[in-house]
Amino acid sequence: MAIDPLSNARSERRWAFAMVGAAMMMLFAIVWASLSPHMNPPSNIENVDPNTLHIAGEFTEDNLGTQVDAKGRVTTRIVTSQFSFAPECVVVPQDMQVTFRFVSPDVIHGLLVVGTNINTMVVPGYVSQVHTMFDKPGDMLMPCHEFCGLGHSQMVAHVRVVPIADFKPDENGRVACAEH
Ligand SMILES: [Cu+2]
Repeated sequence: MAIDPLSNARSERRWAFAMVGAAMMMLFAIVWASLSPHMNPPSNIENVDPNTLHIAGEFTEDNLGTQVDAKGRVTTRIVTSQFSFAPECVVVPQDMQVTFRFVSPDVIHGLLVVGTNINTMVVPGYVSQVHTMFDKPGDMLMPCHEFCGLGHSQMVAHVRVVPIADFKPDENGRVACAEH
């Protein structure tokens, strides 16, 4: 059977259109995810010494958890380590921009909060930063999603989202989960 060169050319053109269309869809998905649900690769490269982060600076025990600064910005600092989060529960306000900052003193950890854009790895030596906003109140699970050793499956934290009316920083701008 003879091959019709014209039909070959048409087929080539159809596939070229399909390929350009697929590439445009992927590009659109990337741009949409980055602009609308704020899903971006880590944009800040910030170093921290994993050997001394518990002794001095931003990630000492007193500074962990949620803090509101003088300009009203909400920042939550968490240390991830084998095999727990410190603190294991954090309080954040609903419908407000919240910045999470994570560090690890030992091995690579990772974490996510289902239904939000919080999903990052925590690599020793770097600060992992995520900006987010929660649109409904409630307790959300934040498990470690990077196998970090034998206790990995026990490694989980809670993010407690409260309505702004119930978000009451103390005189130092700090908000913590109630003891229990
Ligand atoms: Cu872990």
